[in-house]
Amino acid sequence: MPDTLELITAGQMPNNLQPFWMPFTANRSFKGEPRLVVGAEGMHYTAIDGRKILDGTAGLWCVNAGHGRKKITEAIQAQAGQLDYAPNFQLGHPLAFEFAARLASMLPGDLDHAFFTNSGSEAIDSALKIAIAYQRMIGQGTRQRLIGRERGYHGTGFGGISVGGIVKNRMFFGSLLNGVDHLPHTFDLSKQKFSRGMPDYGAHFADELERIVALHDASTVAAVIVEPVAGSTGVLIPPRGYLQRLREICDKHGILLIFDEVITGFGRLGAPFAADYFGVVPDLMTAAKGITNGAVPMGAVFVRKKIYDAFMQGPPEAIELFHGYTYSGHPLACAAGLATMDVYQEDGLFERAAGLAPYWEEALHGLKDAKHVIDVRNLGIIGGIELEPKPGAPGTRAFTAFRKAFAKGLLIRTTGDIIALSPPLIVEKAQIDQMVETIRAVLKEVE
Ligand code: PXG
Ligand code: PLP
Repeated sequence: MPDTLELITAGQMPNNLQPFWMPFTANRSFKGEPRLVVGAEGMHYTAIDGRKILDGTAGLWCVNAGHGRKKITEAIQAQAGQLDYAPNFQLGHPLAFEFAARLASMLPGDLDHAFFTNSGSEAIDSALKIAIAYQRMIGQGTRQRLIGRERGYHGTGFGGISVGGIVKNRMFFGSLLNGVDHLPHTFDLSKQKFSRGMPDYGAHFADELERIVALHDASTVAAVIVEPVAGSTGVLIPPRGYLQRLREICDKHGILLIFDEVITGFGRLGAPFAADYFGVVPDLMTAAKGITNGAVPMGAVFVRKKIYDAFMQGPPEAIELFHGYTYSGHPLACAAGLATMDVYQEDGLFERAAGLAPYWEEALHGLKDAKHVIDVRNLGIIGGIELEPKPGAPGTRAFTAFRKAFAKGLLIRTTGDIIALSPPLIVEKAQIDQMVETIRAVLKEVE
């Protein structure tokens, strides 16, 4: 491995790591021991020292079709040459319409309108605003409360952290949005340990929504937002029947149900969306990440027909929704997104993921008896491996495993003492085996 000085001399290594304040990173530790990648193709990153790193996480859950897909790259290049930027405020460009229509054709039920954003976080804030405004539009303006869930991750905007339930993402940032309540999370290690796929125990956690609604009265509640499968908090699979029950309770009380499909969207579960996989159609859905295979930032809110229609009242010259972003429906993102949908379709990647899921499950559960492992969870091509925390030093075991895995040529994600895996959907069986064996070897070395 070349040393840092050699890399700087070769013009590869940035010689000043200080100005970039890295997100969700231990900056000082990282800058003392930087892990930099300079290229990517297929299932691999190329590290700055030339080593190939197997991507066990699809970047940050976003590169579902694998890296460097030619069709996507070329679409972005061509679009940059033809129309670099156009606003979508009172003007438009064809690709945004085309992309929205393409997505509408893939979405379940009557989720048939797309509002574009540039990230998952923006999609969440947009969805929450649309939900509250919708209730007002239909004469239910007292419905302003939002209900999220413990351990939920909905990005880092003020709306998202308010409905979210990850303590560290909330505790530093003041009083957040008011009028928010939280469902309990659905994980109970003692009853769900080593469940394969959906745990049998826990549908009753949805009934807590009845209690929350009774407390505040349904007339004050606008929407409930959940991740169908909780990703960022460390892979929590919904108990069998849980999402169906949430849907029923929302319907009973006139509450909108929002699925945050930023991770689960675009094939991660072996179906286009989690809504398809679970057979539960939400009223609004947020997406991002896989929408462009990670190649250009983009997010979206998909809404059911009744929601879009509710806004299309009043004088036709009036703006219906006072909300949007400079880059909503950016031409490069739309070009990337359209090409991404082609790749997903041409390669049959959602079906591929479904076909691979049993192998994935079997392989991951092979880690049941690996050192420190107290739980293994899986669904689609998502995996979670929970480690027993080191007494007095929570989180350090998983983070040590992350560093050691990177040194051994494997990229994993860790949160607390949980390892999360979500490789591109092009992953080969031998690469799944490699991931599992590397993790087993790494855990042996972790104290
Ligand atoms: N909702 C969900 C369910 C997400 O997983 C967001 C919203 C926010 O998206 P943006 O594009 O604003 O980041 C996410 C993002 C991890 C990890 O390590 C997960 C995310 C982001 C960064 C890291 O699990 N998810
Ligand atoms: N701040 C200022 C001063 C702006 O003019 C704008 C957009 O015009 C924004 C923030 C919002 O930026 P964006 O639309 O990229 O979210």
